[in-house]
Amino acid sequence: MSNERGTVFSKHLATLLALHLALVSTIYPSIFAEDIHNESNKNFTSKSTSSASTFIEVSNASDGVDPNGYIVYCPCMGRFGNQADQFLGALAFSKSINRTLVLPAWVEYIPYKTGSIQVPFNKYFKPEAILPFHKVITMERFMVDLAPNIWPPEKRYSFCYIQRGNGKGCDAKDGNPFGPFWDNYKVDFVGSEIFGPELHYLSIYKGNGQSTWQEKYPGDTWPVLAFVGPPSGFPVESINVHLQEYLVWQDVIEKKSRDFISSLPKGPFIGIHLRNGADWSRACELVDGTQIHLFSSPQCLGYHQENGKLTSEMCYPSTTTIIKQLRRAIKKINATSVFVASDRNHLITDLNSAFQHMNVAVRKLPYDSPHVDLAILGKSNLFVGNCVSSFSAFVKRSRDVYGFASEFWGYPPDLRRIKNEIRQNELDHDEL
Ligand SMILES: Nc1nc2c(ncn2[C@@H]2O[C@H](COP(=O)(O)OP(=O)(O)O)[C@@H](O)[C@H]2O)c(=O)[nH]1
Ligand SMILES: [Mg+2]
Repeated sequence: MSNERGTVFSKHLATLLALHLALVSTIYPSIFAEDIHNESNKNFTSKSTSSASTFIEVSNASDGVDPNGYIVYCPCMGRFGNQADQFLGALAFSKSINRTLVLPAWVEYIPYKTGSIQVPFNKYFKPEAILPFHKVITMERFMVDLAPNIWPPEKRYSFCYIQRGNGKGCDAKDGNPFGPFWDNYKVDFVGSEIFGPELHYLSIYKGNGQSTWQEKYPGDTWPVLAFVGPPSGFPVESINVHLQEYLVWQDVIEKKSRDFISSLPKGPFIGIHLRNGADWSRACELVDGTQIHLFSSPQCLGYHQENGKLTSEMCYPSTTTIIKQLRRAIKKINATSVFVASDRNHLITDLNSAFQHMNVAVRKLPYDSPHVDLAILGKSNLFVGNCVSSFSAFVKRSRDVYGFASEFWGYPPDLRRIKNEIRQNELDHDEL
């Protein structure tokens, strides 16, 4: 299923897609990153101006409604990296049971403010770029054009694997971002449908799980499956990693990243991700050398941990490790500059003083934009990221699409150093 890369379209579908691509260039207006944040706070109330046929041509039905139904979900876990990660699994799930995926808004959290905001999917990515793989429609369009007929208020059931919250059902709107997400689309639920424990969204990867989903929830009686959270695991299943190729930046982000790159000194540049905020140092304290995996670590350790164990240097590398590894990388590709993306400390002063003598410029974006950071990192000549971070994983996957090189901090681990540390610990212990 997941190998259906570059799905072959029927002639009819291809014509419709071409028509669609012509339409979308007028539908998605250019906006700048700053506007993205200004606009995102608006509740979705106004009817959009574009034609109702957007993204639903692929349904083949005369009324533009997918007879196999739709999948709606709240990306209610983690921030962008987690949400993008789980999006790929949700896309695979929708394809596997042949339902149109309703592209949810990205949930964002504003520092020092309670609640969350919902940023339409298409502010960052081009929905039309997903169509060659699978049928999709944005949540905003779905709510305006289709929900009134196929998902009227009295038919809104929420789906969950297991009962949650205090009630007997899914309690889909309990807590943040659950409540604010559905409120953004003025959705209330009249009941719950608990599909577990016999069925799970990961059932599609086993036996006849795929057909069980379709038989238990046919499109005519269940036109919309509205999941409380993403119908996918975390981190993304290895077979779905390649779906990253369908996440294509909107032109405005693409342009900002290219403009920044052209401001760098001529020559190859290294993109680095330093994940070092307070939440991260707390998370990395969990690493004690015994862990099988933490968050996105399968991206370097392997999904079956075939590439070794997690170390704290991989999770929270020291400045010494960063400088040492970067020095090697600079020499390897003859880099003239280093682009630093970070959630907190870009280490600009330390890195500048370490590499000035090598004539290597160290730069960061003059404004905060995680998405432009990601787009730049994706285009660097060499990327060094954090193996545990899903933000880094987004970059790694997008580079894999083009065969670009990526490395990770502290990986592979310096075995000699680890042995020395163990020996030293033993000596200390003996002395006690
Ligand atoms: N601008 C910017 N923000 C970052 C960077 N790294 C992390 N962040 C922020 O911190 C969040 C980290 O959460 P998430 O994306 O789930 O990644 P993870 O926690 O590292 O797995 C991101 O979504 C960003 O908002 C970075 O390099 N640049
Ligand atoms: Mg996270």
